[in-house]
Amino acid sequence: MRLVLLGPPGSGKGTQATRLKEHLSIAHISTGDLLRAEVAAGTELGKQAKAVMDAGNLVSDDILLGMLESRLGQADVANGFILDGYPRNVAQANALDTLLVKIGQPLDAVVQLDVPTELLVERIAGRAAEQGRADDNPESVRQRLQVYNDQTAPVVDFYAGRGTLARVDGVGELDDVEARIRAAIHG
Ligand code: B4P
Repeated sequence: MRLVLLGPPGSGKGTQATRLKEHLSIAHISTGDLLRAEVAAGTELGKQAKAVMDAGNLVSDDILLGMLESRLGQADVANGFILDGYPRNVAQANALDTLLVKIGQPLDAVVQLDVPTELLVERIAGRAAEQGRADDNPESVRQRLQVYNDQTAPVVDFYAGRGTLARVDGVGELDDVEARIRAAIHG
């Protein structure tokens, strides 16, 4: 199974990808986690990315593509993968197409998690209180939602236009949301 999980910040992409990874025994590739690991390790890339992430903006397409290409080259991807956080704009969606053709791993499914904005804000505020992630402050959250509407929502239309998109209600208990995703992908 090669799956893309789309959704606004706080929609449960990371949460559900972690669960699906266990169930399907495939790799979970979170571009947000890859970037946070670079920041934590203090690499040059991490230094460049940190300010952009903290402000709630998208890190450059070139950096993301390089990171993704190298991650998709690792052995655990052979059984399949869940992409969580990529693609985030149409240029990234086109780059992903080219990359997946190159490595001979076409997508099986694209799932969009739908959650109303008020609930997204509430969930992220909950995580801010629990985990203190640098980009979970109110100003950055507003910007992340704006970036989502401007740049990532068109990616949903991109996949819908191809007939590969399943929309899933992301509101409710974690088990229920997971069951809906599994039904949508027949996983
Ligand atoms: P991400 O790490 O992808 O952050 P996110 O969009 O907030 O989603 P996340 O997966 O963490 O949260 P989730 O919805 O699971 O990106 C962070 C930053 O990295 C971006 O702003 C950008 O700067 C950069 N970046 C990443 N990818 C990029 C790319 N491709 N191009 C450029 N830049 C990129 O969960 C949120 C909270 O909701 C959690 O606390 C969770 O417990 C809770 N929750 C989830 N499901 C729930 C449910 N059903 N009920 C109640 N609570 C729930």
